[in-house]
Amino acid sequence: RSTLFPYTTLFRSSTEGGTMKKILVTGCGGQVGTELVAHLRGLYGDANVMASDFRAQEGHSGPFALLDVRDGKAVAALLDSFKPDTVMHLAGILSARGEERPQQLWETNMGGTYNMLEAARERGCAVFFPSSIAAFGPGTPADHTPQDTIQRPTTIYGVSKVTGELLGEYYHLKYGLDVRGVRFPGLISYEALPGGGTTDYAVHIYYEARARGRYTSYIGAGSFMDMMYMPDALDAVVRLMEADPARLRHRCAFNISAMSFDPEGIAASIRKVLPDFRLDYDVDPVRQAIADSWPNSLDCSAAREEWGFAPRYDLDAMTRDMLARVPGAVSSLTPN
Ligand code: AKB
Repeated sequence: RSTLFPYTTLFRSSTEGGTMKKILVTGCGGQVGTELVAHLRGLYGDANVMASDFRAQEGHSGPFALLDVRDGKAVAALLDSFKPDTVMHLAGILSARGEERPQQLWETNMGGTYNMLEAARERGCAVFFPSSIAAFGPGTPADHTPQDTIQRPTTIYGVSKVTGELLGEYYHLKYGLDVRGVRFPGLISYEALPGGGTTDYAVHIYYEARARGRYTSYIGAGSFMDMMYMPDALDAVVRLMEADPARLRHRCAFNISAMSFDPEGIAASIRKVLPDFRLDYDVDPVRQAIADSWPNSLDCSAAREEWGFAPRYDLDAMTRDMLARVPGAVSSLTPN
């Protein structure tokens, strides 16, 4: 994968003697799932990582199962047949798409999370829950957003993330279930496109820069959001799930981020590689309003102190790697 850091080799030592042996990943066809499954199989072995999604997939090097996480019986049956010790529950709908279909988001994101926590409780599996910067809202301090602060999100996606965080904490307190999670920032990657998020522009811009030398942003200048390159996100998930629980003062929702930029900032970084790159704007009011309700930059000190969160890519390193790897134009880039 990356020429900058050989991730699988680099982090193998941190998993030796670790707690995870058999892992189920839901939502494996998404932007994170696609790479997380490959990363986990590199660390734990193909046969020990079950990929699942509600859409059929081919070409897996390990086991795959069709799974609609809204179906609690199907969730329980898959845990009974594969017997994972850990579930990474990624299946869900993202922020912008959620505003088009709030009821569907609730059924998938909350119904799926509840079904998974219940099935995990009955079988004693650890659970990874991906929260998001969307768990914050307009009343949250926007700069250096503290780990523990006001959470009054104004999107259905954000409401589902706060609920998931609280539900995970509850299952830990009430049942002793090992639930852990992070608040993902916008994630940037080249293996699989994101779909239906607000931060997706920061992925699309690299494809369009490479293919056409220009990009029209649906997020306006001056809108700063937290971001991170996918290899750092994959490492964060493994580090957190393998961390000594005695060190964890927090559990289900660690702030993590590697950088904060607005469209002008990412364009300036791209121009260091492609000097003629041009950025225009055609702001989408829905996604802009979502971006405006999210923080500018998170304080990640709890993640650093409690489980060694240590992202390696800054904006320019990520830009160099992305521009070396993106294939060029993707016809379905917009709208999500
Ligand atoms: C989105 O934009 O919806 C996601 C997220 C930040 O959770 N990328």
